Amino acid sequence: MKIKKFTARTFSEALELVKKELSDDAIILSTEETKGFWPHVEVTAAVDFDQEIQRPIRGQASGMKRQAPEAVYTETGGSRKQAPPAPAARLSPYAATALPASRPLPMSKAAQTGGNRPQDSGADHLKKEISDLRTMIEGMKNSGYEMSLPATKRTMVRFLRERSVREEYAYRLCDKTTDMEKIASVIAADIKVKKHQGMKKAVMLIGPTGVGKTTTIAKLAAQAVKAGKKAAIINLDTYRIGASEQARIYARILGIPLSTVTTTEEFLSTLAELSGTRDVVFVDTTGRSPRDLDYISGLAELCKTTVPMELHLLMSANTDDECMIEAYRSYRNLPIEYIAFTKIDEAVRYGALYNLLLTYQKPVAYLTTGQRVPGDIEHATVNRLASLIVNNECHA
Ligand SMILES: Nc1nc2c(ncn2[C@@H]2O[C@H](COP(=O)(O)OP(=O)(O)OP(=O)(O)O)[C@@H](O)[C@H]2O)c(=O)[nH]1
Ligand SMILES: [Mg+2]
Repeated sequence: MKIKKFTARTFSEALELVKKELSDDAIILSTEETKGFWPHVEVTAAVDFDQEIQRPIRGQASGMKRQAPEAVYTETGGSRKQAPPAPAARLSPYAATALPASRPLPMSKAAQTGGNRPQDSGADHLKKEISDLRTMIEGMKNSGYEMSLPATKRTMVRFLRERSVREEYAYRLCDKTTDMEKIASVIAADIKVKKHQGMKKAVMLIGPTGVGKTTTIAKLAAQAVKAGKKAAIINLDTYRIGASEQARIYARILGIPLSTVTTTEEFLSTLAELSGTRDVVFVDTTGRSPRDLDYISGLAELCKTTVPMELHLLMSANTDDECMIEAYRSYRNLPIEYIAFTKIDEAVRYGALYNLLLTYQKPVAYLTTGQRVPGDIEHATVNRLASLIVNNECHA
């Protein structure tokens, strides 16, 4: 890997120099502009060792013997001092290390001495060196990028990233505040929650397999019964063995009617009928992979009811950021009104919740915090969500 600082009159001139000397694959680590008597810009760029060794090395093509590396130059605060030769893999990602173009690349000992070792052990060594460098350059990308930030912002970005907040969102947040005391309220301002104005006539829960739909229906139905409402459950889950039985047990305990339906027509007519006699009807849907397009279009058909219905998408809080966003994408064409996060008690970080909420701007209806029915459910509040994200603790 090679890191070099380029000075030019403008950024585009500097970038041209970077391209010319380090190739198109160079990573820009930092940029600095100086105005005044001698206006100029400084761009620090790095290129991966892997790309370096694929390029013809000066002198080699003409059959010249490769020189042993003489020295590695370390640039600190603009002044150059000579440092003893060091294996590239051990260079600190934080050191701005420059190898002048006229000097040979730092190589592994095996690669330098050629026939002294068996071929494969040299190759293995080089592989390891390259892999170490890759890891290091990944670190460089981050630290280099971060290094141009003031220390307070850097600390905040790291703090947020440790909580799984996406890098771009972390930068956005630290533009708003670098005060640890205020970060929760800045996050809270980005989040929406459902107002406690009650529910529509029907409440349908959808979400990936095993996310907790049936358990949450039981919790919500129990709350409704407790509030003196006449509730009912429609179960659409005839796909999984035991699913109807699970719903039947909850309905029996709560003393409310349960209808199990197998077709869209049956569902629409049952819902229309129940809505005439019940205050609220909870609809439990089949758990399937969100990638199953037939399943998603089947859900869209169910949403064509004329009965006022809230559609809640349940997401498990212990899902990683990518899976959560990916799952949401599969459902996003449905008329989702609220998100609810389940298994808050099982998650170890909550940044993925923030990423999803900021990306899709959906209000959160409730959080479920355990398997106990009906206890483990709470209305979502912005402060509770922000506190989860910042403090990383399920218990308030
Ligand atoms: N720890 C924890 N477990 C939960 C929570 N909610 C549900 N579960 C458990 O998750 C498992 C699956 O719950 P279900 O309610 O059957 O999930 P589902 O989404 O209906 O599943 P499918 O219908 O198969 O898609 C059960 O063991 C529940 O007890 C929660 O908030 N925390
Ligand atoms: Mg279920």
